[in-house]
Amino acid sequence: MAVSRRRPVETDRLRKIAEQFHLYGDLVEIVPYGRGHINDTYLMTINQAGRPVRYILQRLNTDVFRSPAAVMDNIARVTAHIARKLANEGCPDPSRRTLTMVPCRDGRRWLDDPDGAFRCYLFIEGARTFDQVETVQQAEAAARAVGRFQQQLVDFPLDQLVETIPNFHHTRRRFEAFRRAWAADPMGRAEQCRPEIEFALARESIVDVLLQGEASGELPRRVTHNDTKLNNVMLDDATGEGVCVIDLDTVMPGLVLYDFGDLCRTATRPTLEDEVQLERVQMRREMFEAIVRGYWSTAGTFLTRAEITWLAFSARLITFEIGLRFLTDYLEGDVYFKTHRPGHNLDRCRVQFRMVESFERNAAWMEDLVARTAATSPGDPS
Ligand code: ADP
Ligand code: GN1
Ligand code: MG
Repeated sequence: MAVSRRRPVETDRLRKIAEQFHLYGDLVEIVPYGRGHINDTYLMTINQAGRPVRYILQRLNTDVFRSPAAVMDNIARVTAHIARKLANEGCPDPSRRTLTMVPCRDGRRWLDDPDGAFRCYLFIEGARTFDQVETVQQAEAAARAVGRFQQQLVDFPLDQLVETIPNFHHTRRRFEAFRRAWAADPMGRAEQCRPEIEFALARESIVDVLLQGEASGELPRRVTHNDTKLNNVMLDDATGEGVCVIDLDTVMPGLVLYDFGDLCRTATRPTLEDEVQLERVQMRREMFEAIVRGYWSTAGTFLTRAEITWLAFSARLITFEIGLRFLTDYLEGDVYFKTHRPGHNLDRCRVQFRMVESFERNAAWMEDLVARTAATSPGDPS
């Protein structure tokens, strides 16, 4: 049975775990890697007959993902589908353009170890992720990659995927969870975040908008990523191109709008997600333009009118939803997201809410830009 992710894994144990994956060569080192909020990620180097080869080793957070088997099945199916498509298109390097799992020596996809649920991926070389956007080219490339990812899965049967975290983007439920946390106030923190609580309460009316569109059938359920923050897209070191969309744990049926919105949340602000100088936090129009341009170039081939209509709004909604989640976690005592300092979740919440305000102020401009772009013909220039 997997143990709580909160207990760190000793290096010796990690080495034993690594040995159980189907790797050729001698283990050189395993070091913590990345800045995800959920899983524990390690960079592992293997000396393969004189050549260093790198891999990603990850401990899945089983407090969050209750069924590692379902998560790994989803990922296996989706990555096989994409790899097949890439190969059919004559792509010379599919193993760099979608995640590739390295199985365990016994053939299983993941390791059910007393220290947790582990898996191993090929390390995607010559590319990296960014926690904060630096150039419009990066925003455009990431958006093109997200649109392409959705496009590659447009013919993937929804019923082959398990909903690994039910109601992940059910904004109404997220709102009710926030309200419960506020009412219970187990840490006595509510007083400290009065302005954020007021902010959230004042926006309750937006939480149902996309859910209603989904329920009425106006907005189609598709295979979506559901966690397309900027640092889940690897950008090529040499060309800047979006090479691979990673972190596929939440691939499930959903709305494409959540993916588009989450990229806007994370790639239009000139700061990190936990910036404390709130006056620096705002939506940069040139970044939004780049995201719309990039996303349209790949997703424009399949988006419906209704989806296009809600693109600009989705940035505001998803940013609000994730702000609510950070606030809820702060009120509950930081039990979900990894935190690295006191008040970290509240700082993150404040940044999201600043972004919501910025999206609100720019709503008409954003909608107009999306409409103008959607009047042009899409096409993937990459
Ligand atoms: P989390 O779910 O905790 O966010 P991720 O899967 O996003 O974990 O991994 C954390 C970081 O590790 C990523 O942002 C990326 O920089 C790096 N990473 C993950 N998978 C790979 C890979 N296959 N190749 C290279 N780097 C990777
Ligand atoms: C988490 O795993 P990571 O860091 O890419 C979270 C997302 C949030 C995001 C906020 C499974 O993503 O939903 O949007 O933090 N993942 C999960 O930065 O809850
Ligand atoms: Mg991640």
